[in-house]
Amino acid sequence: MANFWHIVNNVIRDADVLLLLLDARLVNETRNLEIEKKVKAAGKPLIYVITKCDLVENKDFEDAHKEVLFDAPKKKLLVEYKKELKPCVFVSAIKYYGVTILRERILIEANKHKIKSSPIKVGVLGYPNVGKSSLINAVSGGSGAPTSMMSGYTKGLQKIKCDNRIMFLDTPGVIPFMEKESEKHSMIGSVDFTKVKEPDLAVMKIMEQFPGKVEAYYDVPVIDDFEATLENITISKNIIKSGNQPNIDKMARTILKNWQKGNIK
Ligand SMILES: Nc1nc2c(ncn2[C@@H]2O[C@H](COP(=O)(O)OP(=O)(O)OP(=O)(O)O)[C@@H](O)[C@H]2O)c(=O)[nH]1
Ligand SMILES: [Mg+2]
Repeated sequence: MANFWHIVNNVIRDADVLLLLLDARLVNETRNLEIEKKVKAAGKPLIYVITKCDLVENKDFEDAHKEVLFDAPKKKLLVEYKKELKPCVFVSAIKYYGVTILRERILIEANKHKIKSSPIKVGVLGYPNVGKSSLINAVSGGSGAPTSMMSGYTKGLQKIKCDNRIMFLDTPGVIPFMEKESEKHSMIGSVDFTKVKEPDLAVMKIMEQFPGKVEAYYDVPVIDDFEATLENITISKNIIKSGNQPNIDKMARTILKNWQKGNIK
């Protein structure tokens, strides 16, 4: 993956307000402390944007009084992040949830920090494939920021005018400099299903962290042995390689594709 940090650093320098996008299914895992530190050092306002909220169990996340499940192992409620990550906004670029609230929050933060520029420049940061460009399109009501399910799609800085008051700066996704957690990157979609080196390990990690979801999608029983489950799914789908052996790698890649597309949720 190309090193896009120089673009991110320039955006942190040039933007008035920064958004850090986090995946609703893996909120802590998609935080990037290096980015957070840099934004803080630059003295700029940072808004945490928890996106892809349509992929968590309770779709009613907009109502902060209702219990919103974050279906990670801890079963942490999504709303609990409001205390930890301040300020934070819940959105879905697919369902257009929370986009007005986000726009208002940008204006509030700009006002608080006495930002006079017009339009306000809003840098959008986060892991590859977390949904930065999709969110820009949802808020600005257009398609100025090209999107793709393949990670690493945005390759340079792109400026997208939202309205008279806001201009977005779209960035290529970056992962923390020394982070080498390939299973996590597969789960987030930062390394897409076509490029993952060991798709079986990534699928087993999803089974471990999101119990029962893959099994329900493929209609197989939930058992403790994830390797056997993966083999069961492969056999039930009749994915065979030469020698009449189950093609685990091929099946795992398909499962990962369905996870990354949000079909398994
Ligand atoms: N379910 C769901 N999918 C989303 C949402 N936002 C984005 N996606 C999907 O996530 C994938 C990546 O979206 P992008 O907007 O291209 O992500 P990005 O962060 O700009 O990716 P890079 O430019 O590669 O860093 C696409 O398949 C989108 O359709 C969302 O709110 N909900
Ligand atoms: Mg993009």
